[in-house]
Amino acid sequence: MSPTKGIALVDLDEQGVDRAFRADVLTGLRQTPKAIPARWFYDDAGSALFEDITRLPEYYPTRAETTILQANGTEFAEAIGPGKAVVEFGSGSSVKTPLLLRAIEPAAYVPLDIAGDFLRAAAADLAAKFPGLPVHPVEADFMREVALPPQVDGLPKLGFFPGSTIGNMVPRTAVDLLRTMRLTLGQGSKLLIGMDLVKDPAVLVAAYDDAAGTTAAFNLNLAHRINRELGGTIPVQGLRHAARWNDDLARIEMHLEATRDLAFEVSGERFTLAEGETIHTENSHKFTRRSGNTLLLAGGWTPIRRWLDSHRRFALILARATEHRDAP
Ligand code: AVJ
Repeated sequence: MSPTKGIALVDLDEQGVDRAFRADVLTGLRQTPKAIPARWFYDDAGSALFEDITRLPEYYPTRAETTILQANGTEFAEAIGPGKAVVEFGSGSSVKTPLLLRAIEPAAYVPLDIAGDFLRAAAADLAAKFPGLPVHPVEADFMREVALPPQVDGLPKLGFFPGSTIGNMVPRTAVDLLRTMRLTLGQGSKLLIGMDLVKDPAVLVAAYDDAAGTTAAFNLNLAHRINRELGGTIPVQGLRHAARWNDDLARIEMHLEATRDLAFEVSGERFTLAEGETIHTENSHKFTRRSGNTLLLAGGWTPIRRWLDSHRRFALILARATEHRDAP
């Protein structure tokens, strides 16, 4: 597999329609049960709604992870060491990155993101906050091996993957990504990864079905986006947001549920949803200490340290690239 570099990341047809979006939506709506990948939530409206979600009283993950970074700076510095090239998977517009960088005396910062405009804005913002820190943004899909910029060639790497974004993936995809990250970062690298923890389902469901209806708006925006961008005729008033805890698979699932029988078109193709039928739009897996460790180990990473917030809701885990050994 050759690392990606400088490829066109959004492929538009003659009408300006994102081909990958259309393909994912049409394939997902032809399936039973219907499902659309969560990555399509994040158009401009969806990204703004997600920012709103992070400030909701019920949505604890962002605050919990931020507190962990604020409260443990000295321990991060000790465990990680200075002089690292910090490679962030999905460049955050967040407050988390500066907290990490301030704690550890990095040698360079390499944000990776598929959204080029967003990436350059976030990179410029960060460079302004850290004069003297070399910032090398890379526009890339980090689900594939990425060629890091030559400027960080000799430097030890720290991958940073906050937000429990790993929880959006089913285990086999999560393991694929962890193995890909290991290829991107190389031997001797470390990874600091956020994982949201299993807890009282009532707390979890509230975090994904808030009283203000912001998460509902975020979920329903996907239907609006399909109507806007793919010539869809989905009657959005006939859909309701549903957040369910799946205890067997340890995940919150978000669905768009039909409140009556629906018929609509997307890109000229006809679909129906029977009353009560859903379009599955997101999984957010939650972890225990052992399930998180097992996932990391399966992906080629050995956990070495773990920090929790004071409510024990969220974990930041430091792991090192497992060295290859033949036995035992
Ligand atoms: C950005 C994937 C971490 O799963 O908690 C928040 C997305 N979806 N509310 C999460 C999300 C609904 C979020 N992640």
